[in-house]
Amino acid sequence: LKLVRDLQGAVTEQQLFMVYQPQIAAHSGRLTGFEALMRWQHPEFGFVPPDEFISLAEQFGHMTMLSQWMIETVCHQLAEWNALGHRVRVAINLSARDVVDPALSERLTRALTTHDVAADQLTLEVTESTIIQDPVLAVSVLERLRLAGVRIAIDDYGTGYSSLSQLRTLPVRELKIDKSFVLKLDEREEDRIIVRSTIELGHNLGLEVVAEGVETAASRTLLSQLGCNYLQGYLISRPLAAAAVPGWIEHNQ
Ligand code: G
Ligand code: G
Ligand code: MN
Ligand code: NA
Repeated sequence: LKLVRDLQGAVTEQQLFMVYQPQIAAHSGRLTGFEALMRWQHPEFGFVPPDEFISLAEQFGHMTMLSQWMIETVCHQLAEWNALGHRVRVAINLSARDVVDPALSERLTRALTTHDVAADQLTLEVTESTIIQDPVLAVSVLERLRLAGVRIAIDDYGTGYSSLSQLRTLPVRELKIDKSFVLKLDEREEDRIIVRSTIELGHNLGLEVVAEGVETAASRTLLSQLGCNYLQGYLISRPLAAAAVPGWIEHNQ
């Protein structure tokens, strides 16, 4: 598999980059942070979908290398934005490999310290598939990071990858409702019922609730009415190149 062989070069030849999708407070519309998403521009094949290369990286043992690069890149980026006076939060996605990596928490806290970034500027998005390999180890790694001040979010909540049992085992602050429940919120009564119940459940457990996949003004209004805390989706913004972020912040404050 050529793509797998090319993953190594992707890092060293700077074919990888991160894009940042804004998240806003539902009630005020103010920016609260970004989700960092990895992209690969391959010299021959062009843009490779992240789902594809991330699962290849996991299968073939390259995920730690990608995550290491991602953590360093995001922390460096946060420091740059901090220096411009934009003290934002960034959420990163962790893979199954990351949470069983005994060096992860050390690497993360070192990157934060090196770049003088506060731990509470960083959110870790995890799914059930992230912790399934070794839940005991994963929970202890995440618990250590939570104690260091990093926020933990359950991603893709409501899908097969994230379920109710995680709410008991993980030290989470945030629940992220999967976009499959949000995309057609204004058309589907069932989705509205599920989303309303999920927000209520999250709040009753003392969690903040994020909705992703907000594409229409009608969905945004509904989510605000239901008390959802944060919104993310194409209606607010597509993922942005790093260089476009300061401008976006300045125009959306
Ligand atoms: O924008 P989108 O197509 O990026 O994301 C596709 C999938 O890839 C999502 O499930 C997302 O969580 C995952 N993903 C994107 N960036 C990263 C990353 O940096 N690390 C990991 N582990 N997953 C990522
Ligand atoms: O799995 P995870 O939640 O980490 O990945 C988020 C994915 O959702 C990314 O692929 C991102 O590009 C995508 N995304 C973000 N906002 C929207 C949206 O409004 N509509 C759709 N269809 N996808 C979105
Ligand atoms: Mn995510
Ligand atoms: Na998701």
